[in-house]
Amino acid sequence: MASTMISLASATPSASLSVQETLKGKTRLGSGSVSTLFNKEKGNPSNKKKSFGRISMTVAVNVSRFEGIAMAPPDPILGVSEAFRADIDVKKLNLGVGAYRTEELQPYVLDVVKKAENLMLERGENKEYLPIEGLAAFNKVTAELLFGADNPVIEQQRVATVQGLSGTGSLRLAAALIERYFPGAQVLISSPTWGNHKNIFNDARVPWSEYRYYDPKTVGLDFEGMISDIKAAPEGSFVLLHGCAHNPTGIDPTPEQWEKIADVIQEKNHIPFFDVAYQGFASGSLDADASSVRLFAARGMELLVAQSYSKNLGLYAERIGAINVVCSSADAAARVKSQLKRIARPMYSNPSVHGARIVANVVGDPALFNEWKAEMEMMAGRIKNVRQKLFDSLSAKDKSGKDWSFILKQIGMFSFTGLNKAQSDNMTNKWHVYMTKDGRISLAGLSLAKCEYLADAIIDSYHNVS
Ligand code: PGU
Repeated sequence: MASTMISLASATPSASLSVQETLKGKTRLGSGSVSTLFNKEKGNPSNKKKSFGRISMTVAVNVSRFEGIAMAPPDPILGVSEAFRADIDVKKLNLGVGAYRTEELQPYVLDVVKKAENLMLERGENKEYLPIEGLAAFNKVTAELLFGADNPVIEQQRVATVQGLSGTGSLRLAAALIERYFPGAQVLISSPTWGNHKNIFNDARVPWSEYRYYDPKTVGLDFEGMISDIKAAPEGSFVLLHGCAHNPTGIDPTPEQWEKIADVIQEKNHIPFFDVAYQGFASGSLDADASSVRLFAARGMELLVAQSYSKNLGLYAERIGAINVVCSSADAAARVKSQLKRIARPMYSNPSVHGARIVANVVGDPALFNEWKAEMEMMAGRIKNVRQKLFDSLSAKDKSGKDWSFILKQIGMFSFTGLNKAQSDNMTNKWHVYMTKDGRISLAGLSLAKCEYLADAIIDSYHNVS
């Protein structure tokens, strides 16, 4: 804690005590934290050399300039990992954050990532600053991976692609663009959604509202509600859509439903804004998981897409992703890109190179690219296996007749269990299963060996806690 020097003039030394007492009352001081100096010359900083014939004193007080700052609550997702680390129980299980683990529940660095890093060392690549928009080779492959290399939007140079600090940083750049160039426009977000979406738009001062998405009665998509809320929104709103593997519900629209969603967005002159954090992780196929975005692009719509390589390449801490803005002309794309760079420059200047080179090396090399696809299928396959085993365990153990088949219908990393906050608390407090309070569990953090234990925890929480 910084110490603040408070200078006071006082006629007698005894007066200093009352000053000290007053200060004690106003601040949270311990007994040893006030030092009182009596000094005829140093009393008033502006009169350091002068003496006025009376005793002046300086009180050093341990009072922080940050006293008015309250403790922030823990993050609803990343805070779960902190709590998990503090738990010493051997049975503990971290199903909070969406991060892939091996069957041994260890973090996994993809083989293709290690190979791409070796390539970087062999080539002796340097650490010079990147341009503000990021690594050109990365920006090229990331747009191609998303839209398909032969997509007209790429051939016609209608995509403004800027490397971002993973999915979050890319969303945040887009949010800043919206705030600057579409003042008053609101962003529609699904209810529920990934917890950080609201933070991102709040921080960027972009108004948002929610559209219906999840129907707890059917444990499925509330498609009618979604369509009518998008229709009811003011013209020209941004509609945030999860490209695939909706977080937290694991429920995606069907291809026919995507067409209808595109219809209403077009009718209302809204602007689709995709968050693609799980390309390849939903179905195991990079192309299939990009089909929603490609469907909108094929209609000639302008749209925004934030991408992340945290999950599909396991590059969580490299913070590598991109924001893509598809515009109706190459000229508009060039202008949008220049403004995205202008937003990035005072915030972080330019992005980091390591993750960008990994992605460029993997996607740009046909052999590594194929190896990546195989590894991604392996990861997606492991998650599907634990999903099945969890369903089997729940169905075998739960004698109440409850239908747990919704778990098999959900896709991607997560299962939205329907457990409420009190039940989720029971999962953690009694069973040492760490999860988010909205009832979401990350199946990517579950092993086959732990499925039975998890099923016991869920059944107990579901039936014995209201
Ligand atoms: N968008 C969605 C839908 C996400 O689920 C996530 C990550 C991101 C964007 C951003 O991820 P980046 O790492 O910035 O690329 N959600 C995970 C990770 C933990 C978190 O909250 O950041 C999750 O567990 O929901």
